[in-house]
Amino acid sequence: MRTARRTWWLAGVVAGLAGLATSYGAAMLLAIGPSPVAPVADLVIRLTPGAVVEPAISLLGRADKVVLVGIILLLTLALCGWAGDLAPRSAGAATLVFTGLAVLGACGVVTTADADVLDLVPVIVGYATWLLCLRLFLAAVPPPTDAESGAAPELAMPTETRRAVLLRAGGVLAASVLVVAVGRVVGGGRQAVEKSRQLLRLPGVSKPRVPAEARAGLSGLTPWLTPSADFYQIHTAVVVPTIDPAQWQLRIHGLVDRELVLSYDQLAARELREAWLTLNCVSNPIGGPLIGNAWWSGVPVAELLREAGVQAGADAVLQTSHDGWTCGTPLSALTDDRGAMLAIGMNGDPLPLEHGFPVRMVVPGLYGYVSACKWLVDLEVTTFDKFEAYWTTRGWAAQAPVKISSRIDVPRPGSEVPTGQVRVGGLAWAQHTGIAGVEVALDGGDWVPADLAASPSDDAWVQWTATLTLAPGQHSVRVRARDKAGLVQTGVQRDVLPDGATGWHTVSFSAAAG
Ligand SMILES: Nc1nc2c(c(=O)[nH]1)N[C@H]1C(S)=C(S)[C@@H](COP(=O)(O)O)O[C@H]1N2
Ligand SMILES: [Mo]
Repeated sequence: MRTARRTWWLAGVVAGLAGLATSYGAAMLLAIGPSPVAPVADLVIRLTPGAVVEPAISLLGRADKVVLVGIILLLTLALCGWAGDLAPRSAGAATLVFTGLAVLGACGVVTTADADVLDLVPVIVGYATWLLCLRLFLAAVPPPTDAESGAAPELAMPTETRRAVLLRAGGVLAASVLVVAVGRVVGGGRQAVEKSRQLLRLPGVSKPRVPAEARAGLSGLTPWLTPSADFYQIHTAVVVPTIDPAQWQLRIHGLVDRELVLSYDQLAARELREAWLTLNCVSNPIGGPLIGNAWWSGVPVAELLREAGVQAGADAVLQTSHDGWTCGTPLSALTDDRGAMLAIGMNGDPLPLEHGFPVRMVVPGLYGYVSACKWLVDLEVTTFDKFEAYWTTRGWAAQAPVKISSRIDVPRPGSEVPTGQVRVGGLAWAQHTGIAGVEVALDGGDWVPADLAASPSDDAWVQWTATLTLAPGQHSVRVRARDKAGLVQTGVQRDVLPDGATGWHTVSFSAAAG
């Protein structure tokens, strides 16, 4: 009996280790913090009364965190061992223990500052691993014969069964070591590149200075400048590519007179152009969040293409990233005077890893999926009929200029505001053309002009505000923009596929006398 229980305890501990390993691996691959254990430690600290925390910290000194994490790991493994012990008698009880631990991990993660739903992935991965191991180990036990079914199964464990459970535990342990090793390599590579990024000094990259007139001054409005940490991220890469700038090269080839190969230093030593540019995703629904405005620093790509000597007949540039993603951009958008650039700076710093470090393209007036290749390594001058890019093989249009659009940030949908005069506001954009006006309509009534803040560039979005007079009750407000070419944003509702949504953003809210 002793050996049977010990075997199940051991199996539980191994399952516990495996779950911790896969959640660590997932956290490393997705580059989200060290794994759920640290947030749980933080949660414990926050929940522990100061009277306990302070003496503990002074006693343990700087090792306090390490000791706490160690204790949490040991407790977790002990509970997993207990779950293993329960497993042969009641798989349900074992599952419950694992579930409790996972819920604790999830609590730790969601209560950290700036928590993100993605941060839950390692917890879910670890939980799934625990349950999988549980099933794996239980499956090693042969079903009880009629004669045995009366006896408590944990009391009897034939040697073959024990061997099968231990064999599986050994396999799981080996796989866990592998997962941790992979996680370490990925995490370590990221740390190394992040370090070289932080050591970069780019004299041509200046800090952003938001003109005061760009701010409409309404609380609740999205800030005009999107901090890089809040900037939306879209990429197909599961693991963010980590490229050492010293190893990076850009090749410009295809229908050109002279092939060019550029190093990062060569690029950064050139005269940089700096500009405001609002980047948005074609998948952004009306009123959606997949848009941001940043200060970009980079080399005008038109210069490089001129140096390479584009040949007659070319009409496209196929961009390829380090991870093999591709997009096709009209040659004219890269050679005209709109200021398309190979960006090395974002908001005054070297590009963040997630936004394409070391070099990405940004092109005013085009959606990201046809222009804004991150981790860029290759530009092929070609023709549109010669290739299909990543998203065009999946039903999206080959050409996709940004559509004029506008959004209401204040009031929030479903919120309650005071009656009387109430200020509402939001953003409008028509990159490369510029916004000329914005109008709002209350409760399906007439369009009335909104006030526009200034924008230093037609490539950046504009904040707008308007004052509405509200009676008590339910209301809705909608917005439409007009660009500097005279085009008025259409109210025809169209889905994001194949080349961007159209329609007016409408927000329902209520007004009540305060
Ligand atoms: N290498 C690479 N570049 C990419 C993508 C990608 O999946 N891989 N996605 C594109 C899309 S669809 C958009 S909207 C923008 C988003 O840029 P951001 O993540 O910096 O906001 O990057 C573009 N560049
Ligand atoms: Mo996108």
